[in-house]
Amino acid sequence: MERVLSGIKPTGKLTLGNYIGALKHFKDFQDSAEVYIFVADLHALTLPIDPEVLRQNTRELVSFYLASGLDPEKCTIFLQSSVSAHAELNAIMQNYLYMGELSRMTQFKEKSAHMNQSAIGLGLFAYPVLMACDIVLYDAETVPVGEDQVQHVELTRDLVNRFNKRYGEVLTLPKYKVGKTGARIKSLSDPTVKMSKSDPKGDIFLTDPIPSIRKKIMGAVTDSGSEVKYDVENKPGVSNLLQIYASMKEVSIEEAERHFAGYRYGDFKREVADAVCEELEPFQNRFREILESKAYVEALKKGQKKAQEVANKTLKRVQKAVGLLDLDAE
Ligand code: ATP
Ligand code: LTN
Repeated sequence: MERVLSGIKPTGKLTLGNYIGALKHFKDFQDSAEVYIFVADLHALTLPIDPEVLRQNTRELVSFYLASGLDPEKCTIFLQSSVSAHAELNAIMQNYLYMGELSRMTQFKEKSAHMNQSAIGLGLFAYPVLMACDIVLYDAETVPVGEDQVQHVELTRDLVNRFNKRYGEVLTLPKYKVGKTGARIKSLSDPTVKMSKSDPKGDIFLTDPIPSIRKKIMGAVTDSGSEVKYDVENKPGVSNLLQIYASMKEVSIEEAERHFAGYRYGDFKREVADAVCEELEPFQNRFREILESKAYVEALKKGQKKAQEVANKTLKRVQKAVGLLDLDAE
């Protein structure tokens, strides 16, 4: 059976971008593939974060996973930090990716650009090594992500090819899977930049009250002209809203465009807002119920066991391949 893996960092409140680009797709795989979905909590430490905030973000993220329809009976949901094989494999794999490669990663360049250059954590720089370990530990073949993570999956492929060339077929070669619509949702206040949870201007957060989500969409920046048309270059604001609508209704951009032919911007935005609110309202209710009942605890305990089993097997295989002595085999 195909193995699918993905994760999200508990760095802040999830945005509509996270939902459309990643979260919403995860559940689509669970009936036909072996799915591993985790909380990338070690990754959340790559930038300063308050411990209590990190804990609460983690609880909320797992509750979002469950509210989105991920079923712990059908897929494995776990915390990265609860499977020590991630850190152990990281200690090995950091020797097979190069500093030149890591310094070319867009996410690193963006996140470090405004930092004091002499105080950039090593973890931020080495982030893609740990991410590659997350993927190969479960022999993942498919990694559903938003567009900004494609470069990291490509780097994982380079690592796998390099490692296997040297040691034989030890690791599984993964491929990324980006959704047809909504792989890069833009900020509503500046549709030229990505909607991101660590940059809250123009974001819709999944926990925002429904009336405020509606208000944000009605206030979204649109473009000159009056036609509702998909044209990322000249109409980035309208195109972003079309993407959001297409994703909510699970239709193609072309279908969304046809639906809105002849609409005025105001009516267009109102329908986009309706589509988002109709989907998010029941989702929020499920989320609150799961968070309050602490249903996430059982799901995580179950997932942790399964994840450890699978990951430890891969770790052993790698340890053996590189020449670390296995005392049980002596
Ligand atoms: P941060 O701002 O802390 O880096 P982020 O919002 O970019 O966070 P991640 O945890 O890096 O979120 O991303 C989780 C998943 O959501 C990834 O698969 C990522 O590609 C996807 N994603 C994030 N932002 C968007 C967006 N604006 N549009 C589509 N997908 C997105
Ligand atoms: N780097 C990703 C989160 C992440 C991930 C992964 C995604 C960590 N490990 C493995 C897919 C597979 C991010 O910043 N969104």
